[in-house]
Amino acid sequence: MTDLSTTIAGVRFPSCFMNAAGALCVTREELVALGQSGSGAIVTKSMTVEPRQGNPEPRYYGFPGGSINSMGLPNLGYKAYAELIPDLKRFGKPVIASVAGLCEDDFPIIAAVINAAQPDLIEVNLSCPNIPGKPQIGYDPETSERVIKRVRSLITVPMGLKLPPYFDPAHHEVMGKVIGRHGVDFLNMINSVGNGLVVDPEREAVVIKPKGGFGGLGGRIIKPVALANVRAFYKLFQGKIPIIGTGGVVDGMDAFEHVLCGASAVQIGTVLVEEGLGSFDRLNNELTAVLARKGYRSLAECLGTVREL
Ligand code: RRO
Repeated sequence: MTDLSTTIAGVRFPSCFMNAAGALCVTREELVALGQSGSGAIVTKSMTVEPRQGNPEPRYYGFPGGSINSMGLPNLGYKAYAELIPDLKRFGKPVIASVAGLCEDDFPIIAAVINAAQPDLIEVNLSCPNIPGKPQIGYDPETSERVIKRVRSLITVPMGLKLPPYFDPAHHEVMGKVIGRHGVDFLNMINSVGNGLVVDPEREAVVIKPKGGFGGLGGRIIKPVALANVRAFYKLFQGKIPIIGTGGVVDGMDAFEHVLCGASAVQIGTVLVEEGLGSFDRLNNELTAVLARKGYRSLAECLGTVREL
């Protein structure tokens, strides 16, 4: 029998597949539907202090290679998610609360109240690319360190970071040092590849409205960037900090590649939005078939074992 269950920071997930924060996880109804689906966890939309409508539409566009979005953090506000979390735990799978903020002071306010609601894990989003005028925290090591420090002392459930993609080993190393100083329990990478631009040549126009069309890229086209970041941090920490691999997973083989690079679990964004909740059953079946064909009985047997030449 092939086993797709996994463990992150001591928390067991019945399947290694789950939604990425942002994908079908804003409202109570969406979160309950994730609970009833084949997803191995329920991940909330990144939350802010106040409820937000988000950026003007159109703000998401799917195309054959992936997607571009500039949602602008539409969410119910942290108090609503704090109330929902206890109820979401009835589905027998972990609940991951994604915490964001519009400024540094927002993070501890949200972290304290959400921690008290006792989700199974908390993911601190250092990488939203879509708030006009606000750079991604994860691209500034000093700001990242201040935010990590402030939430670390408040969070008692396993705490992870959602990181942006880095494109140079020097940046992996600098962030690795920051992360290593603060007892981070898990990492999730990558968030969307920020500030890409998709153009529709027929309409001679950009495809989303906010920020002149600039937005975060997801889906198939970002897989090599995601794998590189998973691999880089897996090696930096010698596999000692569990990693959730996110980016470019469309089928079971993509997930297998993430596991080979060092991901203990895998999140899906674009494919979930495009295909719906049935994608979890398909991916569970496809990865089971890949592992069985290769003679692996569990993810642990091939975790991080990609061969270098
Ligand atoms: O809401 C968004 O625009 C958004 C967020 Br918070 C994020 O972390 N990543 C993304 O692609 N979009």
